[in-house]
Amino acid sequence: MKKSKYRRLLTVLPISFILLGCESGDETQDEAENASEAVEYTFTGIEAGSGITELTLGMIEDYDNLEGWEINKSSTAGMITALDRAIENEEPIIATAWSPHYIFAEHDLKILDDPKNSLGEEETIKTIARQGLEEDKPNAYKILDRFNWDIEDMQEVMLDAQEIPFEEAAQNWVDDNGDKIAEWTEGSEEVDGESFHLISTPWDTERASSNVMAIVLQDLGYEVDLTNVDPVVMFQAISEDEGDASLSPWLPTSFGAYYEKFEGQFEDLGPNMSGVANTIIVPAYMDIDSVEDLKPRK
Ligand code: PBE
Repeated sequence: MKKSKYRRLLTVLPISFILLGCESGDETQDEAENASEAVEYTFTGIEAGSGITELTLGMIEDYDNLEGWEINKSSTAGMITALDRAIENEEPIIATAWSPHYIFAEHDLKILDDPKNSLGEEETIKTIARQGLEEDKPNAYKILDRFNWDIEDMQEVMLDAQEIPFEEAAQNWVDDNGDKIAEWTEGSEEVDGESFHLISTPWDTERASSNVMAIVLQDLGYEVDLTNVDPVVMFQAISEDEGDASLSPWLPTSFGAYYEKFEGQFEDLGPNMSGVANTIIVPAYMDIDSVEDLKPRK
């Protein structure tokens, strides 16, 4: 008698677990359906010319379940405002983003799985220079070649720049990190007002690096000019000798197409930072974990 009772328990328990599992699976499906409809099958995006916008368009092609999805291209500021607003009202939102970014410190966010890897894996940010820079401006070239910092360093500048202009945030970081700068500038001699044209992309990550570099080069005696442009224009400027160098190429995926397009017309000085990534994010209260959970447009 006793024995069969236990046997019954053994058979019943797993079944009830399976049922529970099914139920939560259905809920996730419903939530995914509702959320996809509520966001009108649209990713809240950033600037049209950005790497992540292109990658997200590719992602929509890669996944059958994203049929009919669109990306609302606006601006990084627009994306952040939409995210802030949605979270304030606990509404669904699915946005393109990247790491490092202060939104991860400000909100409880989830990065959606991307099993097809449409957005690429972890990337590095590389330094590129125009052909001939080493001969023309060897002192600056040496610094660029050595320049390498950590995500924590960049984050410090970006966070500070929430309150004060980037130039000042970069100056604060330079003032506090003499040891790192000494490593980059070792063996470089001072120059007397030579011009240097640094080309950057307009996102905070690169505004942080290029403003720090501008100060380091200025301190060595260069007259630095800093221009922010779209990624493709940045590659073109360096390739056509209109700019001296850039610290902003995210590779191999984000700017991979531009890198290939201009390959051979610029010099690759290697990574200046590693561990960055493109992401699709949702607020943590949304019951969606993967890009694959989303539903096609009806
Ligand atoms: N981002 C993320 C750049 C590089 C990757 C916004 C900083 C972009 O998408 O172009």
